[in-house]
This record gives sequence, structure tokens and C-alpha cells, in this order.
Amino acid sequence: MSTAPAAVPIFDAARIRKDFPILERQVHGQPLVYLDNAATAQKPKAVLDCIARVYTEDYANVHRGVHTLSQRATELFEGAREKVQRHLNARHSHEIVFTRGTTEAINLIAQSYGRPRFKAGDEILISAMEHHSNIVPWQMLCEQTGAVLKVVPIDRTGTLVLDQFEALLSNRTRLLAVTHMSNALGTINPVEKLIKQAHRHGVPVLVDGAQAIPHMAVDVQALDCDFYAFSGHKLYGPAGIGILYGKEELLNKMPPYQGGGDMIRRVTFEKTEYNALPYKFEAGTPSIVDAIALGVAIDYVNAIGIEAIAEHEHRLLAYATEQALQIPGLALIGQAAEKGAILSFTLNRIHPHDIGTILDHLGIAIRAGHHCAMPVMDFFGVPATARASFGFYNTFNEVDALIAGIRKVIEVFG
Ligand code: 7TS
Repeated sequence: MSTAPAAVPIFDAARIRKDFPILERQVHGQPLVYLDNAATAQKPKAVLDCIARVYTEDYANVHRGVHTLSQRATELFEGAREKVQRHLNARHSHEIVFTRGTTEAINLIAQSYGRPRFKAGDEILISAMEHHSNIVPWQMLCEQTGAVLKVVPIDRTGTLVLDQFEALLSNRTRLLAVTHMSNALGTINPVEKLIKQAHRHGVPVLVDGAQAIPHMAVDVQALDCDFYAFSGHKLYGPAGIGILYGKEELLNKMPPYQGGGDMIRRVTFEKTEYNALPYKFEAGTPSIVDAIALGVAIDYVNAIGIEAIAEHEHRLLAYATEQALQIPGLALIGQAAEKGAILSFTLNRIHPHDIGTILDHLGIAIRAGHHCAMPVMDFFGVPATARASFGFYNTFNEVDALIAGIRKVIEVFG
């Protein structure tokens, strides 16, 4: 007797797209094909409605009022922190610090963790595939302290050279700051392994999760990273809100990053006593509604399921890669074995900005440029690349539109 097959969840991008009002709009008279998700993701109606609803019904400042609205806003804000805690599997909600984004989180670590500790000759280790926001804050810190920046190289596929990583870890290394996934190449780094190796040398690790967080499950306890940073806007939440996760023990030892309201327990002109975690790092009125809406974005993503998302995006990338490789003159930049849903490429003699402009006229949004990763461009000897980056609402038809668009670009410039 045959039995019914077990229910297999089918990824229904068409249904999901209905939740994103912007995906219904047209650009230059063509249906929008949004393939710039690595820069920022679009927002589902649940997030948009949350923003309007909180400002309409529950808005007040947090942590300071006895009145009903302030208590309500505080509950929602702290509830969002707990959602982030659960999403990252952090041990405590006070290990979750709200920031403006990944950039601010990394600067916070540089200035609050690094600046008081690092001395001349100490080494900060990063990789050759970092976004500028995981390079420049360390260079600023090096100027302030005399510490030295060391860079783990990549190979021609865009993969980290692990032997070199091992060789560069020394008794002078004070911190490893590395991206979980490269925004310019798509490479996914073996962060768990890197963290284990760094810890063997007593080196703490900051993971830049800006690109990884929309595409994969992140468990900070399993990774055992010391710090993890990401931005809400790439996770289908609002811009202007981001997260710094830090181990309680380390955050407790760090001085505040900024001074102001909310981060204090008691202020006199002689001395100020700082507030407990996480408030010590949240000076001033936070981006209240954006934090709450980030919680809603996390709920939305989890309702689809991060594994289902990863699988769908992996299939999109495999399909796009296969199609792209058949286009004469197209060179893929970034061909690591472990890759997230980013397709970075160049076309013979055609500038990426021209590719981007022609695609835009076809309604297709990609990014052309150095992607805030100029050292990656230098390494590959190109001024820029064209980059298509996928989110869970993208479809195979959109990949077809991209490929047809690229062929059109070649026709125009051919
Ligand atoms: N780290 C990585 C790996 C990133 O991709 C980005 C943004 C950042 C840090 C900074 O994030 P922010 O939210 O603080 O700006 N990446 C991109 C991009 O690829 N195109 O636009 C922004």
C-alpha cells in the first residue's frame, strides 16, 4: 500500500513577494527586478505596518516614563532585544546592544575594546576581503595606539588562505576581526574554525555578520565568537538600527563608547556611575521604533524559516552562475566553494556602471562599483564589478531577466 509522501515544504516565492509592496512597482515601465539585496533588502508589509502602528498607537520614549505609553514602548523595545537574543542564541538579552548598524558596532569595539587595551606593536588581524567598515575603524585605532594591521590574504577564487591565517596569528595578535560572508565576492568564511584557532592563541574574535545574517542561521554560542555585528536593514528590517552581540564578560570590562542619557546610573560633577549592560552602550534616545520593527522582521524571516531561505537562495545562485558562465566575455569575481547568494562579475571592456545603467533601464536593480571593498578590487585588478545579490523573494524568472539583460548589454556595446 502506498503512503502519502511526507509533507515537503515548498518555497513559494510568488506568495512571499505579495508581502513586499515595493516589488509590485515598475521602473522605467518595466516590472522591478530587485537584485541589490546585499546593499539593503526591501521590507515586508508586517515591518511597514509595525512602524506605522507603533508611531500611531504606542509611541513614547523608553526607560524613563511611569506613564502608560512609555511603559508600553519600553516593553516592545525590550521585547525586540529578546527576539534578537533568541535569533542569535545569545546567553543573555543584555549581551545584545542596539547600534545604528554594523558600522557603528565595529567602531564601538575598536574604540571601547581596542583603544584602552592596545599598545604600540600589538597586532589586529583582518582578512583581505573585508568591507571598508571592517578596515577603516582598525586603521583609525592603529593611528591612535600604534597597533599594526595585519591582513590574511585570499586566493584567486576569493577564498581565505588558511595556512597564512595560522602563520599570521602570533603572540602579538590582540584581535581577529573577520567577515562571515563577503559582500563583494559572496565567500562564506569558515568562522567557526577561525574562532577555534584564534582562541587557541587567546585571541578574541569579532565577526562581521552584515552579509551572513539574512542568509543563514547564526548561533553565537555554538560559534563561540566574542562579538558579532549586523545591520537590521539587510535583514528585511529598517535602516538605522543594528546589533552588537558581545560576551557579557567582555562587555562588562569595556568602558562606554558614548556618554549621555540612559547610559548612567548616577551623575555628579565629580563622578559618573555607569549603567548596567546593555544600557551602558546605548547613550541617548535609541531608534525605538526601528528596533521594534527589527523584531518583527526577525519574526517574519523565522516564519519562512532560515533553512528554507538558504536552500532557495542557493538554488538561485547555482542557476544564475550556470547561466552566467555561458555568456562570452563574462568573468565571475568570487568563485569560492562556499558562497552566499552574490554574483559579482565583469564583462570584457564594458564598464560595470554601463552594465548597471542598461540593466536599470530594463527595470533590473544591481549594484556597480567597488562595493566598499576597494582592496578586493585591487586584488583582482578591476576598478569595479557588477553585482547581483539575491534575497528570498527573488525568482528563477528574475535570474532569466538578469541573464537576458546582460546579453542585451553586450549587444548594445558589442
Ligand atoms: N560589513 C559588510 C560585510 C557589509 O556588506 C556592509 C554593508 C557593512 C559591513 C556595513 O553595513 P552598514 O549597514 O553599517 O552600512 N555592505 C553594503 C554593500 O555591499 N552595499 O551597500 C552596503
